[in-house]
Amino acid sequence: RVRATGHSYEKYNKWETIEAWTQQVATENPDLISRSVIGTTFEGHAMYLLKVGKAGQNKPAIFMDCGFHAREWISPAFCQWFVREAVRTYGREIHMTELLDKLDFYVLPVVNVDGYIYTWTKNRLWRKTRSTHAGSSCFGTDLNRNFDAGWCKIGASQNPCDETYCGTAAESEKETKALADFIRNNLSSIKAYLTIHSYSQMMLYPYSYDYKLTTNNVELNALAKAAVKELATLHGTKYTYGPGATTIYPAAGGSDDWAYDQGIRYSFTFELRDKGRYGFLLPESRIRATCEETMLAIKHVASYVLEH
Ligand code: ING
Ligand code: ZN
Repeated sequence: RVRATGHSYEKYNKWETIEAWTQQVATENPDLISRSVIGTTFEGHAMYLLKVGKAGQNKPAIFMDCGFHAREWISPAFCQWFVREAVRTYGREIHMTELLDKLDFYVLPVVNVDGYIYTWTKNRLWRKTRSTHAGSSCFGTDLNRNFDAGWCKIGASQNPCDETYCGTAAESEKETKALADFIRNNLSSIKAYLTIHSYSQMMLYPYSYDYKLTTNNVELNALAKAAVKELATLHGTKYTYGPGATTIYPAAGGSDDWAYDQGIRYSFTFELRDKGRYGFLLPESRIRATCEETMLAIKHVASYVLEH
């Protein structure tokens, strides 16, 4: 058995530790977790997906990913925390037990593995992938500008040297294609799409590629309001919420907008702590509180989705 050497839920873990953890947590919890690989990254790393839930027929599912952007280390930490809380509290806590009995969570702990490794070895503040581009000596594509949702029309760059480079086409990156293919192939079961970023303390919903509002904007606004209220009950952390374009900034090619336009009516981008004091360098001492409060918002959304 592969041991997740040095793994800690209250530390930031390097990729090989997270990789070993995905195997260990699945092996130790066979009744609740199964691991698959949905694709490989530009550099050839496996993209692991954990299916978390009690076995059952025709269960609805919630898809959640972390680690789109390499430097947002609190994001993969949250996906790991979520999986741990799921297995720790199943059968002990009525809320989680009901959720896992009735729903499956697909958890992708690190989407941008190549970029994440690069932040551990070369440049802590790297954001993009590490793909190469013909005719340019610059590296990387912004995966959250690479989806087929108003692709590259606003808040994105066609210059491979920029932080928000949208790629040569929608889904030009292997990581985007793998994620999008998985969602397309499981559209009948996936009721919600959640993508975890940092920082800003915001709960965003579509659209970001346009100032138009979704057909269920009133519902998404009410759900976000209730989720951030729940989040704040633990430590008083204040989140703002609203459509991406007007709440953070207009930006095309994002995964939440794409998932929504695929028909997933509950689609949210979370921007976790903080509001800029530490920014991407959120200290490890803040992992516990950040993850605990975020759990409340995620569980609130999951319960809502189950009822609707
Ligand atoms: N923020 C997101 C980004 O990709 C976002 C904001 C959300 C843009 C949804 C587009 C769609 O820029 C961070 N921190 O990455
Ligand atoms: Zn991000």
